[in-house]
Amino acid sequence: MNIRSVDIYILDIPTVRPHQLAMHTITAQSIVVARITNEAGLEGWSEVATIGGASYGEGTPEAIKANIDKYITPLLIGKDPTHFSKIMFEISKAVRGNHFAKAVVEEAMIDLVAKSKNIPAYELLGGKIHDSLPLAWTLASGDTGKDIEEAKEMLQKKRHKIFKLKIGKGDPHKNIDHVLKIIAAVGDQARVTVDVNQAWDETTANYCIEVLQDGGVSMVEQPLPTWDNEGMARLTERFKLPIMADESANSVHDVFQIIKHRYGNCIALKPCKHGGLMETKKVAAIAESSGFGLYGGTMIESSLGTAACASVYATIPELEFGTEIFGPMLFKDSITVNDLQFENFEIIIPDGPGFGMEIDLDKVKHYARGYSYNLS
Ligand code: MUC
Ligand code: MG
Repeated sequence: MNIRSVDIYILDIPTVRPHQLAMHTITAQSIVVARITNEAGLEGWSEVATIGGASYGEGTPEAIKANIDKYITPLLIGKDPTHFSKIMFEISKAVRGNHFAKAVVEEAMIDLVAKSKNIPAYELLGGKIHDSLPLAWTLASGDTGKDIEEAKEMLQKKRHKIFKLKIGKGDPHKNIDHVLKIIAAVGDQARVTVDVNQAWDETTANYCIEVLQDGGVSMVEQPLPTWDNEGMARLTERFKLPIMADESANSVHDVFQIIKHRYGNCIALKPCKHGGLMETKKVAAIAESSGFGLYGGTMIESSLGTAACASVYATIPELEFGTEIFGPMLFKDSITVNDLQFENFEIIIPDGPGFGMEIDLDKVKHYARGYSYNLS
């Protein structure tokens, strides 16, 4: 059954609390949702997210939608989605970059094909190795006391025992103080990592990471800007704690260079950065071949995008740093009828057809900017 139509929606969904990163504070998350319909009327759905307009990275929801509508949709219409790898190869020849746009259409095709075969999407990716995966939570309320309360609640509910702290905004000394207070409060029961989101220069990173390492932080994510790969290599050489490449680790080619030159020593996976689930598996394989540790990352997708991430992460042999696909818990509302399950500090890999999520169309209509259904 070939593809009849492609609909791309931008949805703005409020978060349960402000989520403060170095460059932006999220109060409503903008997600991009794809619906690909075949000639029989069967639908595949998927989602990617960006953070803070153009402040986190080059990809914006508006650009993702515009580029799919104009350049990618014509390459999808009339094609058999069963051959999603061939279609993505053809798209890669006509459309440079645009990884988020490529990811959301590839994932919608995978959801559609898996549903048409009545199997979970992970069966199209080699099958799952894990039934559940460890799940970190990001403490980013912008207030140390509130973060400590939140961490204690998560521990008590057996939701999370890995906490990633978003730092990099404001005075680095205050950032350090904030991290050390949280470690003093919950460090005996939880692993604490930090994500600087490119906010430091190398000099700042040198003195901050030294204190953080001595204070018990177990990993530092993207301390330097993406242009400063050589600085990342020097930090990796200097410190014992792992230095993770996130914003700098996009295509398979980027990741190969990071590994070759040790611009970090572990990688945050995110299907949207890599351009889809198949590309994510390639990145994971390169990392595995070199002994680099992996992290199942998020761009803070809601339940649909998180289920897609979970489906591919479940097929990767080892995620040394676990995952952080907590997105659904940060959203005030859901666009799926069913929810993902979280148990005993882990996320359960959904087993239903496709990504295992049933779309709540009324919610999509409610949150989508200018909802319309394309019957082309
Ligand atoms: C990032 O840079 O890792 C992931 C978790 C979170 O709080 O922000 C994202 C983005
Ligand atoms: Mg990060």
